Amino acid sequence: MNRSLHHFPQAGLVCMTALLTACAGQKAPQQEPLNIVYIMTDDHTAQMMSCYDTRYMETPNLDRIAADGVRFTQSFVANSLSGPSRACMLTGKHSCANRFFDNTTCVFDSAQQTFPKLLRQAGYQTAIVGKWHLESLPSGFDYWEVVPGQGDYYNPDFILQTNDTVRREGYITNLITDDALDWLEHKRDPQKPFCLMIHHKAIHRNWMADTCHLALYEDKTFPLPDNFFDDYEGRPAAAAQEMSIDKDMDLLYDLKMLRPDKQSRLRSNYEGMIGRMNPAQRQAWDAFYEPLIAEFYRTKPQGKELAEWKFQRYMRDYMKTVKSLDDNVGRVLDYLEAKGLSKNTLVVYTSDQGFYMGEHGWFDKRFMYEESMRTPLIMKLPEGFSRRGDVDELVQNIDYAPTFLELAGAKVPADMHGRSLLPLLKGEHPADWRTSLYYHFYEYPAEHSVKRHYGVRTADYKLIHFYNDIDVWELYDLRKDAAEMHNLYGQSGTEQVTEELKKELLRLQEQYGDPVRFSPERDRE
Ligand code: SGN
Ligand code: CA
Repeated sequence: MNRSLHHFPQAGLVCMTALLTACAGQKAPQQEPLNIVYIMTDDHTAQMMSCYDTRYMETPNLDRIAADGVRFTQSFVANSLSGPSRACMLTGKHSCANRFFDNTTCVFDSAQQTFPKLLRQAGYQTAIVGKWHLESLPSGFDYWEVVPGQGDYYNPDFILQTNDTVRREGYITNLITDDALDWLEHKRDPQKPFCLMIHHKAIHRNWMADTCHLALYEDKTFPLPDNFFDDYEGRPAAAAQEMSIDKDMDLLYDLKMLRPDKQSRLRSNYEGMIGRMNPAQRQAWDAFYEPLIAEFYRTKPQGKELAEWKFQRYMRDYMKTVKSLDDNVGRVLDYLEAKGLSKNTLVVYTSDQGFYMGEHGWFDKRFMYEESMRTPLIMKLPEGFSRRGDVDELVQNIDYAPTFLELAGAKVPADMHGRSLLPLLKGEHPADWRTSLYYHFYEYPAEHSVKRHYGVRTADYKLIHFYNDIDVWELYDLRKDAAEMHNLYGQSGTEQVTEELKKELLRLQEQYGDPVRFSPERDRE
């Protein structure tokens, strides 16, 4: 008999009774609670995962997750920034309800309802290791060990549950994985189901690779995205940003071209980071970078040539940083297999948001445009879930909390904005699935100068309103203009779709209780 798709401890009794009545004499199925391993990276974008995009790099271990489960092709965030994304995932609510709007002014109210707290109440053991980035300390976990703020790539500090801070020798992606495997092997109670969150600092700026990967990808040259030299015509908010590879990417801090006679705004930050290295790490680092630095200042590329040189170095550094991540995901998958945990564990891989790999000429995120509103989402499914391949429904990071709760057989609170993805994992296509997504970005004025905006995305269209010190609408037909280069707002022929999208936007703002909302009255003035 097939293992039940549901593994609901509370519901189990009812199920079993029904089954026993229906098939008297047959053996009842084993009701085994499912575990959750929720791996999340920072700034890892789908363009840089071979299960999503084969143009750039191989990620064999991430591909194992997708191959043993599903790949979500329409996966999005609600507010493309680290702290806000984490708050959306923990609470299952949009930023307006969880009140963590931006990285710079907010402290997460840890008294509020989160899925780890509810899982714990349902009998799960909960743990988080790695990046937390919510200012207040983690709450709702049996075990946690997190890095302060963004964390450091080399010899990072960790805050322990005792509130002590310790410095660990090594490379952060390895250390976070070591900690996670140590918890699985030695610290958890094997009698209880668990939810383990492995939340990495990688692939965050400034993309510092492990010394053992420095030499990789150096022979590769990448094609520039078609819109690398975007002129932002008709998109004043896009023109106002400060996240251009050409203008804003720092030669010393981002691209490591440090020389004693060269200054830059972020030089001391970079010196602090390499200053953490031990002599062996520093020696390997310098041995790799010194020839590159000498060559760079000898050839002194300028203008477009410099922009292209920066892009190539950025791509390589980013990929090397992903390589460690992929290796470490492999370690976790191998462990689960070796311990017989694969069959009853859901493994989720996602990022706190997507990222620009030169599209529009950019790095960073924040905008509601595709590359950064999207986030990769793949899941390795436990036994009994037969769905494989692509899931094409519109999903958002507010959906993870209800998914984990439903998987654990816990009640999904009515005030959560997200919806459980479990039916999709069972191959269902609910007729009432959402047809639009809401987005709201707040962090302005701030680093990278991306103006405040909210908007709605449907399968075919996107409508964005930039507000605060600007009042600009943008409309994109995603079927014809996936790169979002042509703002159609106000063009004749778009009146009806604009009106429908504004109506939908207002409906979503009312549904989610966002007090910062579009005013149809003012719009008509
Ligand atoms: C840091 C980075 C920014 C980045 C933010 C937010 N600057 O401030 O480039 O946008 O983090 O990133 S740095 O000079 O410190 O590297 S987030 O992913 O944590 O939201
Ligand atoms: Ca991030």
